[in-house]
Amino acid sequence: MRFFKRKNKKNKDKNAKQDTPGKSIEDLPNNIENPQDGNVDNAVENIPSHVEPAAPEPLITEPEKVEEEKAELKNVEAAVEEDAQLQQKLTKTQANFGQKMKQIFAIKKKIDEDLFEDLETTLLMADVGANATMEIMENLRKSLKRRNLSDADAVLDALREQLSEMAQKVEQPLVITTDKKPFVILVVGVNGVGKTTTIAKLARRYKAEGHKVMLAAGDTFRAAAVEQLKTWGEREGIAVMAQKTGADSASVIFDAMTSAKARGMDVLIADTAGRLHTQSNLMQELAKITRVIKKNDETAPHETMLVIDGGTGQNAISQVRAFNEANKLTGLVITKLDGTPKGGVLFNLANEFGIPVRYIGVGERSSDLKTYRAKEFVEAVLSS
Ligand SMILES: Nc1nc2c(ncn2[C@@H]2O[C@H](COP(=O)(O)OP(=O)(O)OP(=O)(O)O)[C@@H](O)[C@H]2O)c(=O)[nH]1
Ligand SMILES: [Mg+2]
Repeated sequence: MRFFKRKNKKNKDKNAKQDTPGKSIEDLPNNIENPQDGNVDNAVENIPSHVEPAAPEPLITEPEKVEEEKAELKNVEAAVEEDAQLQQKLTKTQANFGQKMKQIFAIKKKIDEDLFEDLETTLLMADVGANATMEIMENLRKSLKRRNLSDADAVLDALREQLSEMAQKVEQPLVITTDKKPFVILVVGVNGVGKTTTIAKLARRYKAEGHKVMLAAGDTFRAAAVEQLKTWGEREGIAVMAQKTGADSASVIFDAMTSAKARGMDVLIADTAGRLHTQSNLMQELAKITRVIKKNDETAPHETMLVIDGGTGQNAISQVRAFNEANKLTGLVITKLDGTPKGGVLFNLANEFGIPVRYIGVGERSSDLKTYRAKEFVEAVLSS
């Protein structure tokens, strides 16, 4: 890979350490009062919001602008769409949903209580959830009665309508506004749900759309987490700002914002450590991260994005509730939908919270991310 080079040859010697890709930047000077002294929390919290902090020294691994790479990127967006043909990616949920529906309707040609019971069971088995299932079934009965429909095909059409309506409520793609510089996306979620992978996918996508993107390695809990983000950054040719393991996450993100601003970045995506939604101290830490972000730019974060593993089941509900209480969520990403028969959880979340689903993750590669479109999703899971 030839992505990385020294930014400023004049400062080569002075900044030799921090400019070296893969090195931590813990001993760089920055404006936050003595971040090494163990009082980082207080130091950052005490920054008055009106003080414009000086840009820290370059802390970043920055991509080299190579012509051939630029040309390659032009094809990325097309590749993203092509690679992620939704229907092929959602085969497990589709087998558990669309195909089961088909079997039900192949046997039952008449509307009766048995048919409704079978439909209800199928919805529950696909993790649509008790509340959403109840609502769908109620509306289904009303709609059939109102229209005086009596054949099974009409039931399937009415069911499709109900599901589409529920799915539609949360279709609101994320718009990166260029008046916010940088547009800050804070990515949160429980351990292992796919936060870092999603960040890499988003970075690739936004870069392909022509935005200048930077990543902040706000997961400072594990050494591997910082390395994981740097590796993705290197692979995708995207700047990553990181500090050493154990550094204060809020400070890392604060510094990254300052740096992104100084460098005219359009988008800054901040990773955070995975945390159990039941651990209140870790949830409080998230709230603190947002407070610190606001000291840098009171309009930020412009998106607080919760990543949910699509195979989580009913636990997804308590995750959204807890994260939303700690930090007002503005968007969801539901990942790993390629590996689960339980993709119906999306309806459950839509019904329960109505928080926009921005993207869905359908694989491990950086191209396996789809902008969420309700119609496409419902068609994919209901196809037979
Ligand atoms: N099949 C599939 N795997 C995914 C998807 N998204 C992420 N993964 C995998 O899930 C695993 C965990 O992903 P990470 O991105 O490290 O998850 P994380 O939330 O950052 O994890 P922590 O930082 O440990 O909390 C990796 O093996 C990813 O490749 C997806 O959409 N589909
Ligand atoms: Mg991670």
